[in-house]
Amino acid sequence: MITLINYLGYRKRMLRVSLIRAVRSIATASSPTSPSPREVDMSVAKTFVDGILKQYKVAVFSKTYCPYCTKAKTALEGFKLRPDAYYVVELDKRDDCNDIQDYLQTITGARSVPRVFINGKFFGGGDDTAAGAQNGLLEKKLAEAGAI
Ligand SMILES: N[C@@H](CCC(=O)N[C@@H](CS)C(=O)NCC(=O)O)C(=O)O
Repeated sequence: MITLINYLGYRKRMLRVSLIRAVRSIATASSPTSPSPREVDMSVAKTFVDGILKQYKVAVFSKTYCPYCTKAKTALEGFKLRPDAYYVVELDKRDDCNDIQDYLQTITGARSVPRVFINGKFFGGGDDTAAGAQNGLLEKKLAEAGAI
């Protein structure tokens, strides 16, 4: 009798464990209709970045302590940019820094900073922007964009 009661108790516990495992697997399973938390973060970053690129002729994704970013910003600010045309996002001041860099990688091929955009198109990093200021390409692109 005792053995039977023990056995039934064991069966009940095992049933409960299987039930919990089944519920957990349903809750954590990724389905084609429900994006993963990572995909949600990336899509929030995409909305933010795409909005900046649409609103500003010249956009720089930068970090305050990055010397290449200073190089790019100095090169750009050497031109008389229209104030409403220029926007700098200092990524190290934001909680979603990594999500934005991940998204920038998908559209520019790299997640390093700076990422400089003119007229919604990727222009280059810090070295490219400084070189562009020297060889005339930066001025040409800024003028074409109507940013100067
Ligand atoms: N040659 C690149 C170098 C850029 C670079 O190395 N940036 C560093 C910051 S100074 C970087 O992005 N490090 C990785 C990170 O911050 O995620 C350029 O001219 O833009």
